[in-house]
Amino acid sequence: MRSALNETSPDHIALIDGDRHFTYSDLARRIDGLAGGLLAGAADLEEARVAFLIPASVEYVTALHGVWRAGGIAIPLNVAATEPEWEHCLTSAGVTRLLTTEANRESIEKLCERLSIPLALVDEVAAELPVTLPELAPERRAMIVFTSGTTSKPKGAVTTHGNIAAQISTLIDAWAWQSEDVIPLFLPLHHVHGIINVLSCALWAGATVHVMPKLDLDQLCRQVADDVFTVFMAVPTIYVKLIDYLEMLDDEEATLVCDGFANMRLNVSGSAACPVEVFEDWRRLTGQVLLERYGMTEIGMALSNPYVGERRPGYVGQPLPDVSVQLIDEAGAVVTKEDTPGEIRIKSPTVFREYWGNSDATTSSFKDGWFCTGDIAVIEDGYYRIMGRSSVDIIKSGGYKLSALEIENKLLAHPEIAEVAVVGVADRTWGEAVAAVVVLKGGYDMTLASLKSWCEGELSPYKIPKHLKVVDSLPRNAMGKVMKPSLKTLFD
Ligand code: MCA
Ligand code: AMP
Repeated sequence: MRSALNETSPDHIALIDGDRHFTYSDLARRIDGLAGGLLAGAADLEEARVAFLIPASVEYVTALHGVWRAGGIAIPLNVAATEPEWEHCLTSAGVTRLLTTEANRESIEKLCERLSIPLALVDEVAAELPVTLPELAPERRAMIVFTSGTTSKPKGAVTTHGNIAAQISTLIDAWAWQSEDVIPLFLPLHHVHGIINVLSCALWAGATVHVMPKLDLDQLCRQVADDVFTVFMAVPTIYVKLIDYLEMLDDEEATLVCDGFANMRLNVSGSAACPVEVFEDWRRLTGQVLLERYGMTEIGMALSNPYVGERRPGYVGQPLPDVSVQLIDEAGAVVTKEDTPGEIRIKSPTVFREYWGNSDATTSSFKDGWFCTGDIAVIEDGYYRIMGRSSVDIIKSGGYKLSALEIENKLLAHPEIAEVAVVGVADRTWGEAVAAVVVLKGGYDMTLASLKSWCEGELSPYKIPKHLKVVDSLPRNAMGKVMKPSLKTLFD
């Protein structure tokens, strides 16, 4: 199958990483070198799991494509995660090798030693070129992305080379990607939004990506004001942060940045619901009509407002080409009428193959060949609108999907906590913010600050509760189940 790296303009700039510029042929050389180094004379990595802990950079791109080209399964790790979280990914996926950079080596080398996983620096694993690389059939497994859900531990969603090609090519067509495009990449690279929608689409199209290790609004807006970018993709939280930032700037500076956004050909929002207010504020400030779309780790992108045509605030548009969508009502019947809600189910070449090592979870997430998303939607006047999720245990904070159960399990290890329930509460910036309701063991007292500091090193920073309520008991129904919806009102 075709390489995920564009081969038509070898001298075009593919990646700008700080002061370093890399053409498509520079990248191809690095990737082939790493693939050859990983193979070390073998013909094919035969789906060996190779994880990497690398921030957005040329080294990240080399690792991702290098593992693919050598026939391995790429597992991008969250650079901001904690050791127990990395350990779960490495052990549950049976990782046999880990790639990192000098700057990140120290944070993970002890864990690798303990788990007997060989660790190498990307730059040190290069073979002399030319190398012979394996032919990769589309059904071969290519990547595992860990995603939180209704289980306490994140599950590894496996996509094949064919799934990834389908996820990319559908967006190339739908959003008119072209080699003249230039896009900033500040999203985390352990999730589909950053990996596929931004990085992989750009490199497939022959476009240019500016990689940034993290979101830096000053630097980003300076470049926007200089008209560096043609396309911009972000989660709603980032649009909220940009709106606040623009409102802080003096008029002259704000106008330059707003004009920079206005001059782009496309601004996309996704990963969480974009509030209508944000959509309207963005249009008022920049003149850009945000294109909102809907996707999921397991399915790539499924629904999108049109590139050409009306983009409706509060709606996620229609199915992308080759994506079949069904809404299923509570009785299990296919919804045939507009204005009737149902669970979104998807059938498409973009849908993942399985959860790694978890056939029960894989089987139960499909019904009659359709992937069950757990998201509820309705069609109104031809446009899909997401109404919410079927599970109260999933929280969307700043675009990250968090499992309330995972956070509760961790908090239960706190020596002073007897019982805990975690819920998401509405938040202007984060969409939902993590809130913990705890019952303490006798005689103890707890502040949010002390809970936060206990969580450090245990949970990724974005999973740490932002609100805390200490109560005498948790409200439970006749079955003994905590009534979570009623807990949300404690934070009104
Ligand atoms: C940072 N913090 C957060 C979050 N991010 N708290 C809750 N939720 C978050 N998402 C906290 C930090 O722990 C810190 O807390 C404080 O906010 C400032 O941290 P900082 O790192 O400076 O924040 P930031 O750089 O402004 O990060 C915000 C962000 C980031 C850029 C919006 O969260 C982000 O990149 N989100 C995107 C996630 C994403 O790509 N999701 C896609 C998955 P303290 O001050 O207490 O230390 S969904 C997906 O892939 C599907 C397929 C799809 O549809 O797209
Ligand atoms: P993840 O599993 O991290 O890939 O997150 C996917 C989830 O994000 C979906 O199941 C939805 O709940 C949510 N999501 C993504 N895009 C949107 C959107 N435009 N509006 C509402 N929810 C969204």
